[in-house]
Amino acid sequence: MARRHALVLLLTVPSCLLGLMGCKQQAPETPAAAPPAGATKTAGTAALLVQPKDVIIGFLVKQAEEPWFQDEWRFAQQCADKYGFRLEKIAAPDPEKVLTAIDTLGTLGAQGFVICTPDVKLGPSIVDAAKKHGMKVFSVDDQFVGPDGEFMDVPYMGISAANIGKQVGEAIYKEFRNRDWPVEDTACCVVTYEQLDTSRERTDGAIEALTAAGFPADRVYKTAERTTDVPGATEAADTLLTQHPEAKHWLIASMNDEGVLGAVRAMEQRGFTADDVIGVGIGGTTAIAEFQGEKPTGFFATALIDPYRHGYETAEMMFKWITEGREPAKTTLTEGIIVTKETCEDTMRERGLLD
Ligand code: FCA
Repeated sequence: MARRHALVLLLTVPSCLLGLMGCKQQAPETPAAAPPAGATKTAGTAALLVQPKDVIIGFLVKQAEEPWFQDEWRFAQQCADKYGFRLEKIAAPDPEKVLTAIDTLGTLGAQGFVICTPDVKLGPSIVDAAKKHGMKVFSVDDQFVGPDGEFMDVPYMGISAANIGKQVGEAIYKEFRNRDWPVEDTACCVVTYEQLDTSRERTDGAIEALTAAGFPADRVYKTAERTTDVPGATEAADTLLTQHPEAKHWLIASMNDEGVLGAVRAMEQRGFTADDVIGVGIGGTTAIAEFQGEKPTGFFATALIDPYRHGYETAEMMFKWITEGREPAKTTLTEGIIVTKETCEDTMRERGLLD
């Protein structure tokens, strides 16, 4: 069912019917038992703490140049247009920019923000800064970590990282078998960024599935990227390629499409083509640009994840929190689905991720 149709139904059909319709269910929300203090109720209208036109919500992302985050913004804006609130999209690539942005939002009178932080350890400072301005916080993609090393108790929507990583590992192994490459000529390059939990869980999941399927663990090589973008991954993969001139065929996994794409580019520079490389990313929007190229490359497939949910739904949960006092679910984990050059466009269209 197309996303837009599903959405209209979500808005018009009682939630008890959704399961029967096979629609994607929204994350359970804690129902407000009674109208929150300060709510004004007029006959026939819902009690609203703030009128939609007076609501300002920030949406801060760590890497505004990455297509994933542009998609999150695009869908969050659709939510703002639908409900009539103001959305402030802010690029916040470092801690200083994050804290300045929160102060700016506070001065504007924003009631809350959704954030993918550039550093998960910044969580406590973000929460403090938000409190100072009486703002609500919702974390997306990368979960805040407290001083004790534990995830913080702040509403969060992320991908089910380990599972999606496993899907990647399984897809790589399946294609490796299809190609019939001798295992002794093949190696796996895993571009890692282990200081970020959602990243480590993804690459660990991929390695686990690949080795559980039978690929030898001693032919799996991790290489750490300094930045989670295409240049960072290219550099990391290049170092690994120098260390392993013996490998004739390469498998690639990473935390996202950018990580795999960077490795594919590093391999191309050394003469490895689509015939010798199987890369499987996580994302979709970056992958589709690669798939739309005429010739196949080493970027074989991706686990398509859902920027609509991470953009539209997080903004919507924040809006309802502000206007109705309805607290969002503490944790919402979203799924992935493997797509290739052949299936990516149709699947994205079906899910309302592509016009
Ligand atoms: C992290 C990554 C992004 C995207 C997101 C869901 O923030 O950096 O590329 O995969 O998780």
